Amino acid sequence: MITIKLGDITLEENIDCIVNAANERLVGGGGVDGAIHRAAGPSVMTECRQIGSCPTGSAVITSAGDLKVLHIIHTVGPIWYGGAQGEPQQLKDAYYNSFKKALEYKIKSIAFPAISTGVYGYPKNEATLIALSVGLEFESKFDEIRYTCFSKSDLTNYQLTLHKLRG
Ligand code: AR6
Repeated sequence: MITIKLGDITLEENIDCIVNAANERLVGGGGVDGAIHRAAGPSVMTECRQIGSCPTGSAVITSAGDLKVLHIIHTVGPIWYGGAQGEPQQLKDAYYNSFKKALEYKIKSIAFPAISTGVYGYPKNEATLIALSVGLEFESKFDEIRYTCFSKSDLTNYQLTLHKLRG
């Protein structure tokens, strides 16, 4: 089942895992990454330091510290340089490899923020299309794939895009 929700992903519950929009050095930062590390507490940063890095498009997993979920998958979306530098494929990979990592860990429910659409500047419409297209490919393998939207306009965009993709 795919669900679309308005909210703060650090407050998600009744879900096994949330995804973080991290950077390649896994050192934390602003946006959702900063919020997740603040809410999860220092143990997650310790694990990230031990892992060391995560190339764009790939995904790593840690525990979730003080959050009400079991795991955090940290993935790195592309920085938007205009779209001709492989960004669409890299964003697809970030979602795809997050799902693969989740399946590897027998995770049955997972919540995503809108990867790359903040600090990294990926255009929202195109990013939403990728996020949901990859989600639809994995829908049957999870009990719930949740897209946690941080603004009402994102929520509307996700709802309309899912409706179009489902035909
Ligand atoms: N819950 C859900 N979504 C959120 C939250 C939240 N608490 N906070 C922000 N968003 P961004 P990026 C949305 O910038 O573009 C960091 O510094 C936000 O509205 O967090 O992938 C990292 O360390 C936007 O739609 O991630 C990297 O250096 C979406 O999350 C860099 O930013 C993603 O925005 C990654 O940039």
